Amino acid sequence: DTTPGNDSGVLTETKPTTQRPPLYKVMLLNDDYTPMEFVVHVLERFFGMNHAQALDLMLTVHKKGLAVVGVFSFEVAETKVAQVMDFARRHQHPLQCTMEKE
Ligand code: TYC
Repeated sequence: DTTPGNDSGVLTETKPTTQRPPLYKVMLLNDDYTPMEFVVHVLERFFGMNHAQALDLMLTVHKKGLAVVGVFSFEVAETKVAQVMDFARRHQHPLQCTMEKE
């Protein structure tokens, strides 16, 4: 082995690997009560979408039951989920937002 620092006398093959931090999908769940306009507003406010993108994604969640709204580091995903859940709670809507490791 020609790996620098390997002077053990044992022949090994080492392959350099690149470590990437895990990513987390943030998902919005459908329900029967949260107004469509409220969901559109959430997507604009917390996920930086324009109105057309937000409307599209809201309708996807409405039709399919859930959709991924973005993929983030753990810390950012956690913050987004907390912001959405708090905003929904303060407006007394049952909107649910969750995260899942990719
Ligand atoms: N299904 C809701 C309605 O008909 C709209 C809605 C869309 C709710 C997306 C939640 O994540 C959601 N008013």
